[in-house]
Amino acid sequence: MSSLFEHDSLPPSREALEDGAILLRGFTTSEAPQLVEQVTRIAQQAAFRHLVTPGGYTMSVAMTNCGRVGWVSDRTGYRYDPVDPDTQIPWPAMPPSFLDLAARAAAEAGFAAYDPDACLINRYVAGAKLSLHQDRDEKDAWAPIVSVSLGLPATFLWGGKRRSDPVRRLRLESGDVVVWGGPARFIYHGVAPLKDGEHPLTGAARINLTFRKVF
Ligand code: MD3
Ligand code: FE
Repeated sequence: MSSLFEHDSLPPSREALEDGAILLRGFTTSEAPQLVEQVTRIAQQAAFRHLVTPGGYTMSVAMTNCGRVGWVSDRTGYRYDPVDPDTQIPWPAMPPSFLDLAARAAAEAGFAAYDPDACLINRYVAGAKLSLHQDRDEKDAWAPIVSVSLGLPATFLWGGKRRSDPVRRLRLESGDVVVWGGPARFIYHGVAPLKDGEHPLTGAARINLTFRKVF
């Protein structure tokens, strides 16, 4: 019987998406089970939660973090916080395997010595989505964001530097890594509502890691 997740066994490949953005298909497929295990361990210390935006909307994506700081939102605004506001304790440290993966991916895209401060971990279940936005709370506007997809596939929405620019759709599958740096850093992007499914690694969910240089 052919697997529903045939993509997970394709050989790695690379594809330039635009100036500063490269897609590394299957880059981390072989390590994916260990990455998911680390996410489970992190979530035991800093539980996934649905953050509230400054506008009062509860996000459909559940989030947690590891690293020196974590991204959080509440009615007062967005920020990077060294402690988990739910427990008042520091976020779990970034596992060495996460740092190693992020640095290897960044190097593939020409960013040497990448040392991210934060890893935001997003968990999507069926129907969860991320509206079109820019990530602009990070001080270093050139350092890349490295994004790692695990589990169920998603449709990534990939626009331009203005909200009104046309939006392309890109299917991201388990093991895919995208590096967004330099000129691609401030594009509008989002994720279409997740389709129902089951994945051997994550069950009914998609997990996305985004590594960020914050300071
Ligand atoms: C391009 N996450 O956490 S990852 C986010 O799949 C976020 O969970 C999405 O957008 C997800 O902020 C998309 C790909 C991504 C992440 C950040 C970017 C692409 C980006 C920042 C700038 C440009
Ligand atoms: Fe984003």
